[in-house]
Amino acid sequence: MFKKILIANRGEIALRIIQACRELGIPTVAVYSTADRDSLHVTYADEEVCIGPPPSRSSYLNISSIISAAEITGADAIHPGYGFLAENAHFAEVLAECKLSWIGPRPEVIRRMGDKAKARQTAAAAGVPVLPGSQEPLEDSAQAERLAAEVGYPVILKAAAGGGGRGMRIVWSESELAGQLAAAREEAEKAFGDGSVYLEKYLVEPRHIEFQVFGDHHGNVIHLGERECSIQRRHQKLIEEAPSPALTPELRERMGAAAVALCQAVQYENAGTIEFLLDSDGSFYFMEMNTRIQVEHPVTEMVTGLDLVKLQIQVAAGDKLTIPSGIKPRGHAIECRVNAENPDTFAPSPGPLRTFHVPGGPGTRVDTHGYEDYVIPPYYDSLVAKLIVHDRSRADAIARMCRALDFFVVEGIQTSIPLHRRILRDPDFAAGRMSTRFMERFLKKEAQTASGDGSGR
Ligand code: MV4
Repeated sequence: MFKKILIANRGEIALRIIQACRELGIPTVAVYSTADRDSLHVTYADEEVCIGPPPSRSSYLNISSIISAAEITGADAIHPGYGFLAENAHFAEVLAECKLSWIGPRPEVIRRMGDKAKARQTAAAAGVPVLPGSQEPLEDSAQAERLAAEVGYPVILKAAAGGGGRGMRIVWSESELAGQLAAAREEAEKAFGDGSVYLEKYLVEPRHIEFQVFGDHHGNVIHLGERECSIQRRHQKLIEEAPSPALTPELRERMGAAAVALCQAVQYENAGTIEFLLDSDGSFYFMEMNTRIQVEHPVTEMVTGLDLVKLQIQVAAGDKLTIPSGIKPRGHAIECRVNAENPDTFAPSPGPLRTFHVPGGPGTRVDTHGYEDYVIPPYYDSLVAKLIVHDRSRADAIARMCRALDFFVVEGIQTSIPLHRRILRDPDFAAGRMSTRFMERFLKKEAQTASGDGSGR
């Protein structure tokens, strides 16, 4: 096992990793920017090293400062959390050269899955369904027009170097294709320094369903079921749940087998997520693979009873996976992301937490780095807390979440708590009727009944 773990992250996930290390009896090193001196991850770690000024590129993305911090403190492994350097193949390679262990998949696999066009090819070669579209990045608009005519409109153009919704263009007819291709290329070139773009048939109203996967260093690969992540706004997830109300045990088994097949094809190690689009007719298609622990991992922990962060550390240290693949989810879990943001404009709302009372009670978990008088700095993401509930059924979990949201008191900043309370009582949400367009429809419905719903808005 590792002797000391450095956490190359901040906020709630840094704290979550410290908790796992403590339970495993492994000392921790926090790194922090000067904006995070008063952060709980610094308080709770055994040692701490300041790695630079507030901007991420000077601190949490600063590879040489982080490696120096590991060398100074004698850490022998690095956990990257999510975001920042978590999917940076170069960082993982440099660590290997410095004889530091990386708690994550091999750098070649990070790189291969980071190229979304290559990931699509890899999935197809492993026998995982992909949407009809291009095998290789597009050459010119004539080729794009030929392909689009073959698969049928609408089609979607995606940046190979993108992911998470950046650099996407939906094309409804041939007359728009050449213009949109040029625009997509330019945007991708600007944002990622790589103008490669590929094309897929566009599904108008799918669900976003992702499978948690794990691989060890001995060739074992398992899946731990799915998360329903259709409730998003501008590609930011708001609510996640497990299991998905849309999956039957039979569909879960087929999608899980596809996820495992893809991981086996690349000899995947550590935690990962396979994202699928699920069409209304029950067909599913590979979308992307994320080669990290995700924000929403707690809903999987609640329905499996596992500690996924501990499992990441154990697997990275060479332990064998002993959990069977496809264990049956127990009960139902829901997570609401509590962001520091303006409830109407969704603009970030950093600042001091004047009151911060978190809910507790049966089946209620709060993952947060917040505390009374903590000041949320403006430099990083706006996630302040994740409120997770677990209960026997989906209806019970919804009732528990409503109760927990009512008992969550945050003053000093604006948060997404009021928005979550409104979503939780939406009849479509209650019935499990959702798609990636849920929030668009929900906000439209609300605008129509403006202030006539008794919510006081
Ligand atoms: C799609 C799609 C429909 N058809 N691809 C959005 C994020 C990026 N990972 C890919 N995304 C999508 N790809 C095809 N062929 C719809 C989306 C999409 C979406 C996916 C998941 C959750 C929310 C979404 C919101 C808009 C579009």
